[in-house]
Amino acid sequence: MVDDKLRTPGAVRDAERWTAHNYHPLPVVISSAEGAWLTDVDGRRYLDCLAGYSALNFGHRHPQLIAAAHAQLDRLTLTSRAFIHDQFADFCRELAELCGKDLVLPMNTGAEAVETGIKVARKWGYQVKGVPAGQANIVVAEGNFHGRTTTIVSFSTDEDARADFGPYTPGFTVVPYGDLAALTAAIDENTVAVLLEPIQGEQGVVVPPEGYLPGIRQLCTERDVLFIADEIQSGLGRTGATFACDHEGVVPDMYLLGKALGGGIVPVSAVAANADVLGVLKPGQHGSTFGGNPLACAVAIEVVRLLATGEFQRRSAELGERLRAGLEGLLGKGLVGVRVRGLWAGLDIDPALMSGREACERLAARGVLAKDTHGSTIRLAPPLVITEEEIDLAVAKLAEVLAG
Ligand code: IF1
Repeated sequence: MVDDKLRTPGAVRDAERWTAHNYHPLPVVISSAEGAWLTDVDGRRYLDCLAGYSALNFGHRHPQLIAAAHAQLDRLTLTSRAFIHDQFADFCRELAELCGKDLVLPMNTGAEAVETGIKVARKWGYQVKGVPAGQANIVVAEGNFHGRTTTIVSFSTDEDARADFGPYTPGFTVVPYGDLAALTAAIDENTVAVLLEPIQGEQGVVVPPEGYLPGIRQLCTERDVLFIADEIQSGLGRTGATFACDHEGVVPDMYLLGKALGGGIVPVSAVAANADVLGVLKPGQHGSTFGGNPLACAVAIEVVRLLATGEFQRRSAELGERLRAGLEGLLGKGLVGVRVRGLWAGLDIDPALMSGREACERLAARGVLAKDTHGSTIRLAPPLVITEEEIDLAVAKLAEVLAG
């Protein structure tokens, strides 16, 4: 058996040697990128159909975002929140306005935004709703992915993400995703929030039944429970709207944002909510060294301004229909399931044909980079700057892979 390590670029071997093996990346070593295209160390080009799990909605190195980063790098990069800086108010105001909320709390990673949402919901529960101390519970969905902290994996239903990380944080009730009756039954007098993805990304781009999100909105309003929408992956143009919740005219009490908010340049996340919710936090009760730093704010202001035009949301909606048509044409030709919302697709490959991983390896060999989620399901999430021709190329390459 030839050691397959010898057949992979030196850089792959070196990475494997010097890092913990918490990922199983495709053996592709990227050295540069622009727009929707990546170039590896040997000059091979790939169409990016992962976009950093939706952190690169505006493409690699969008000129407006890079220019904002360069300008800020030459002025001020970090102050900590012990002081204010001249990008902070504009970022918080413009993001709050995009969300239609009073306030924004900036953090760095998506998981930190989720943890912030959980802490704020609990504190709101005790101080505003009147839940007895330590009794707050939050309803979450089966198949959820909200990050990898010990509290977040405490309510994960994915054993790979959860096993052997106990003892787990209590106070979470898991219900089937999409089942409004089950969610209604799970809410009790100590429930402070419902936390879920409006479309489940890692579960394979699972779109809930029509009416599910409006039903949650009504239920949360009636039962004095916060509706927390994790739009870290589904938000900021990915689904053909600013937020996935927009498709059903639903406004959550809290938006959790991340990934693309940093323009694919710096980690930026945030919680957006009204003052009656975020106002429960007082100085010294929550924070982060880098949260809301000048470089992050300068880039994220430009991200918000890109979204304010609606251009990326329109592109995602229009090109998403082209993607949907192409992919649905492969049903019965290797695909057994297709779910598309904007430029975000979950594809179930016939398990008898190949695994999702194998499909992604074969796509990579054909110059398209994508990522499997679980089993024989893969997700396509190209940058929203992709063109019609590039969408057709991705679909054609997938058809080749499925045809064997
Ligand atoms: C990994 C998955 C996607 C997210 C939602 C919060 C977070 C994520 C809806 C946390 C992050 C990332 C994490 C990354 C791979 C990727 C992922 F495969 F893990 F599940 F996208 F689906 N809410 N998702 O999707 O944000 O702390 O990472 O900034 O951990 O492997 P983060």
